Amino acid sequence: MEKLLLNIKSPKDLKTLDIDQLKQLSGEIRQKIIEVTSIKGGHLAASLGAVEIAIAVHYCMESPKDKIVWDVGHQSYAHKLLTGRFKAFDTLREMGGLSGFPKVDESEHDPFTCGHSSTSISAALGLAVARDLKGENNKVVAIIGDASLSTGLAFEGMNHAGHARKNLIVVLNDNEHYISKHVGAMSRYLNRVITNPLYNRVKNEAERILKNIPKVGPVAYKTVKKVQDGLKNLLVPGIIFEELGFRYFGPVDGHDLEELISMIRRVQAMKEPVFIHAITQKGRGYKFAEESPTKFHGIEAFDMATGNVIKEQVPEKCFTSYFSEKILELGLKNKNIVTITAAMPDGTGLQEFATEFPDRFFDVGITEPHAVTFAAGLAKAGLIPVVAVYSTFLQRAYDQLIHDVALQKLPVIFCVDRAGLVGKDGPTHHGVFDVSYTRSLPGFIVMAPKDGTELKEMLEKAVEWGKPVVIRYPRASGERIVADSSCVPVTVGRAEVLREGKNAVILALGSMTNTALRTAEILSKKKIEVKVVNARFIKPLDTELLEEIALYGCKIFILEECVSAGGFASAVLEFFQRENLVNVKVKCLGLPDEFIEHGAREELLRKYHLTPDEAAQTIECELTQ
Ligand SMILES: Cc1ncc(C[n+]2csc(CCOP(=O)(O)OP(=O)(O)O)c2C)c(N)n1
Repeated sequence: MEKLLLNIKSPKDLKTLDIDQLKQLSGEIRQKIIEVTSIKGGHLAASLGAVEIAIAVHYCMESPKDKIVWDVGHQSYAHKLLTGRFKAFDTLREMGGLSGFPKVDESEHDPFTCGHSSTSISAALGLAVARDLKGENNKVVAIIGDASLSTGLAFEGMNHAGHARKNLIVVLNDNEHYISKHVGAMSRYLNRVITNPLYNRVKNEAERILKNIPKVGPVAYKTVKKVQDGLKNLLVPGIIFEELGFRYFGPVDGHDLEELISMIRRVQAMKEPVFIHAITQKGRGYKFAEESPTKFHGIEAFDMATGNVIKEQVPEKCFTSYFSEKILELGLKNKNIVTITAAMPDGTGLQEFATEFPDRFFDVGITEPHAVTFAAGLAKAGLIPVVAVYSTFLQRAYDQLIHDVALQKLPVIFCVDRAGLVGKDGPTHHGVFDVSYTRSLPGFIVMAPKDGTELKEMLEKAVEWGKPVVIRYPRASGERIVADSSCVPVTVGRAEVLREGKNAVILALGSMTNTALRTAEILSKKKIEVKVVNARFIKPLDTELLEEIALYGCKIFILEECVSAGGFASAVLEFFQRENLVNVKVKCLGLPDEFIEHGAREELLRKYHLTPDEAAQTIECELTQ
């Protein structure tokens, strides 16, 4: 059979296909997505579930004139394949290759860059309002998942859109999952809408009547709509979307191209906010992903025939596993410990705790701001909340950190995972800002462990301290680091000297400690002896040690896996300046003031001179200048 996908150079090429060809195309797209993600890894399950939505929307719309805004964007692989990126698709998530998310620099068909959830409705509304102000004439479609819809930001967007009454289509891609099974009241509500047979029967009947009126005059239309609305409200109390000002259509089978296309066509001419509720299956069309959508949400390279992951990205035991073990142990000892995740129980390592202590575990959905304020409430009432969250997603909750936790000095512990370069997910996901935004929080203790064992100790101490605490750790191996000096217990504001040396000092933060030790070994072979300090604390700093090393007079190199703007090195420099230690020579080896692209973590670390070889080269150069 002729391969249709090869001839799709732009969405225009779709328009010439008939429905059977579109169905064939959906199969080819799925095959391509499975093949490429089996090699490159990626967000397979969500993308497989959104193939027909992508085809139907592009079939009915005229991108790039019409704007198609994906939410999160991890499910947009079919959209990429339909918008001239077929050839480049083989480079998915590679350094210099296609991004795993929509990206304005990548294609004119990506009107909005994303990676974090729930931005689509607000962004689409902005595009729609701008269109109207500029007197332009195009459609705007936001495609959002059921979990992303359940967030404050999405409601804020809906609330405004329903009020502004702009011409805007929201397609809900409802697969009843976020990464794991979607929980929460919104999920329950959507489920009721889908499964309520009485409602559906009556609604279908009303729609049938509407369709069968040969030419629906305004009066007849209004009357039927009134009846339909009345029935809806009677049978499904307060249809949320209609109450919010949207015309609700659905539920529709999100894999039935005919149904989808006819529904989009029906609403296309409407000049008001429209909500299409499409039911989809996460992982659709690949047996293993259908059976285990959570495993295949974001997956590394796998064997297509068995669905088994070929090699783990982190072969050794990662920091997350150490966290997972310790929080379980602490939970057994202390009944006041409660844990919170914003829709990521697996990724953050809380699943075991959740299984052991279901009453003390809270998955609050993709609601980081709520997660933080909820934790603050729990802490106010005397519990010890531990929020496990990725660095990049905690960005959402900056005000809550200040207003709800710091201001009241509440003892909430933030275990900030994926702090540093995360690799292939790219700029929306690198956890490189948390040092800057947490070290400015008054009263917070901010730490970065050198390895998993230290992470465990920090967590244990954090529970005792009764203060707001951040522990940041990367997506990397947490294997124990063995250094010359003996292990010094974690004490607030004390760093740990791991190696002595007279030619220079490396002050290393968390994940960079091992790099610093290996750098020192390389330099030692060149007769350059470097003292290595594991900083441990970003806040409060070990001012005693800093003063001591400032007085050595040798150059200090600060290694940090975060942006240097406002980072750990900045904190050290501020201290030297405050103390008038202005002659100290300091060189910051951190990340520049720019967004870091996607690519393997190791590649990126090399690019930014944060591997032992690169760091040794920089230090040698600086010392011999
Ligand atoms: C603010 C934020 N928090 C967490 C995530 C991590 N994340 C990526 S996809 C996803 C689930 C999205 O679920 P849904 O919107 O229902 O889409 P689906 O994957 O089911 O298609 C989560 C939690 C994120 N991208 N953004």
